[in-house]
Amino acid sequence: MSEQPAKNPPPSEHEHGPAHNQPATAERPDWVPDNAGAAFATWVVEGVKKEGEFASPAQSAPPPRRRRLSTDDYVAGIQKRDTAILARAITLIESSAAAHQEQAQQLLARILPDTGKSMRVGITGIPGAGKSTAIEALGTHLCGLGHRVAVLAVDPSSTVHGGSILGDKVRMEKLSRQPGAFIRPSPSSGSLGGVARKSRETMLLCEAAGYDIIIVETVGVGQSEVTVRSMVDCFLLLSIAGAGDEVQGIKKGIMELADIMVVNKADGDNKIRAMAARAELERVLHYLRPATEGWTTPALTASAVTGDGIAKVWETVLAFFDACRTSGILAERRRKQAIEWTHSLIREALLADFYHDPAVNARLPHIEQAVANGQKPSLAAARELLALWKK
Ligand SMILES: Nc1nc2c(ncn2[C@@H]2O[C@H](COP(=O)(O)OP(=O)(O)OP(=O)(O)O)[C@@H](O)[C@H]2O)c(=O)[nH]1
Ligand SMILES: [Mg+2]
Repeated sequence: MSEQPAKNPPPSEHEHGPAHNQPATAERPDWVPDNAGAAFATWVVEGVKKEGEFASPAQSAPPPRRRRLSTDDYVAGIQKRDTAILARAITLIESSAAAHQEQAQQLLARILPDTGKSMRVGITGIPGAGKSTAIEALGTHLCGLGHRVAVLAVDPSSTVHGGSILGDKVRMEKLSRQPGAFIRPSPSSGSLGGVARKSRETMLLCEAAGYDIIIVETVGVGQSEVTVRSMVDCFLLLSIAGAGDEVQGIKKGIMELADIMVVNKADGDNKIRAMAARAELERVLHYLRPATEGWTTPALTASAVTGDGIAKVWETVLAFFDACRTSGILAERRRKQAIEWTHSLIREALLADFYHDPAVNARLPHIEQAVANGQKPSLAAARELLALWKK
């Protein structure tokens, strides 16, 4: 091809100034031949340094997109225990985009044979009982014993006030520095059902990535304890001494979910009160139905800050696992949980389908109004909407 003289050729060394119409700072990039014609419509313009004039291309360009990983990439990364890939797989699971959900389900199906081998431990307690501090102490202790520990959270309240019980990793700074530890805050969007689903699937991913102990933190303020109870093997209830020797804020219903009770903050001036609270708990436990058949729920004291009693807490967890493995309760619990979990996924899908139905959505505000005004009984209203949905 013969070379055509360029209309606006890039400046060459032989020229004394830039060609007309060229920015004053245009330069010929290295890859453009000296005698290049108009076919090489490339020149480099020096970035504008004066602030506020206009953004340089580098500033306004979106950040480079990460390469999309194939399901094979995820599986291989998780099997290699690559924590960066594990974190991305969890993000995939937490995504609500349909394409992501599809891939997440493929991924879960692939890793399923590598799951189920960990000890799943749930920890609950009223806000401020010291759950995060205790998990950090326990997790660090376990990493010291050579375990690989994943810490997850189920916190549906984070959808209301934006925070997350594990959002402040600062509190687990020591644990997060351990090479064998993996800490993941609560998914921050969705209903309790949605948050629990994501945490449960995250637990499976962590198991496939070789974490042999999974600790799930949940704040003890309502339904979330029941949900976490249904996804772990051993459930630990953390409490603190009240004003007297009594234990603060534990409902009987919650106590009946616990396999191990720990009165935390048994240190300094508080130690005596914590010990008294422990004795009080033991008396109450005597009258309650145990959470796990064949296992008597013990009450212990510990200090997450000094570390006193933390090793004993772990020994008790191990004794629990020993007893439940021998009796077959553990395997039975997991089987029941899998069935229960299937039903809860069905419920969740039905609810979503109902509330996303266009006919239901169109009618819902009118019906709500009619119910609120006393013009329509709730049952009739519910039936009318359900009939619309089934059409
Ligand atoms: N003295 C003493 N203080 C403790 C102990 N454990 C926790 N704390 C303190 O109690 C406060 C709450 O501790 P967290 O670990 O954040 O409690 P939490 O139960 O995770 O709280 P939420 O996640 O907000 O529900 C912090 O100021 C801790 O330093 C303990 O064993 N002894
Ligand atoms: Mg916490």
